[in-house]
Amino acid sequence: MADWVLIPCLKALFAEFDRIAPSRDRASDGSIGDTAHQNEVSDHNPDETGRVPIHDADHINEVHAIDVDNNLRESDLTMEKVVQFLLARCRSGAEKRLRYIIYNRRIWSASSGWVQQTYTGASPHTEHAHFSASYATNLEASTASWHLEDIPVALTAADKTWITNTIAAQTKAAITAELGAIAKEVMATYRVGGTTTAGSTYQRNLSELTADVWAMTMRGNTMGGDPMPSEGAFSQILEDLAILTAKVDALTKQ
Ligand SMILES: [Ca+2]
Ligand SMILES: [Ca+2]
Ligand SMILES: [Zn+2]
Repeated sequence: MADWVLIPCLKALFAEFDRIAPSRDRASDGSIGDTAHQNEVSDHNPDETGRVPIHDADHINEVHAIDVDNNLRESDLTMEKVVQFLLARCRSGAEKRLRYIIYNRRIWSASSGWVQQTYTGASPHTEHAHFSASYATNLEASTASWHLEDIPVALTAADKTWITNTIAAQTKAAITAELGAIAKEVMATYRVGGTTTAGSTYQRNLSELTADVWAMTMRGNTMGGDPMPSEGAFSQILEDLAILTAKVDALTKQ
């Protein structure tokens, strides 16, 4: 039984580290124990063929510990933050899949109520953090989220640029979508320049004005039935449209 597998919950933890720190250094990553581990009791040893602290219910040859390189290569996300985040979840009872964590000369164990203790083992664990997991069948198998993406980190300059651009684009899209509706609500007294009959002054909104211009162009009269004005009508219409457009612009800036 030489083959071994890493328990699913720790595979999931590795995957979450990869997701929150895609460029992280993996030089000090590890799962199965090396020769040194094989001579001692370690969660890094496969549990059916190696020396381990607990004998579990199944006959699957599982490894119950991982080492994760401490260099996450993120501007504000450190291994210390990840460890403290996981410890807080363990202490609150929200996370039950870990048995102990070792990092930077300290160890925290479930059996000691997750209180920080000095770690005096041969390796100071300054290059990697060690995570030992449960041997309980349901906990080993759980690939539920470790919630590492919830760790608060400061925004980078690139994050801020992305957020600013996204908000600007969404705001512009929202204003554009509202513009048609707003235009229909903007009423203005509109008179075709050059016309003199009583009906040549209208209450018009932007949409209707557009229809007016179209009707005049195609049929030679206004929607109100006035004859085509003789001179300067279209330049007057353009001026009126400009005034209305300015009113709509002013409304959208409120
Ligand atoms: Ca097993
Ligand atoms: Ca097992
Ligand atoms: Zn280790």
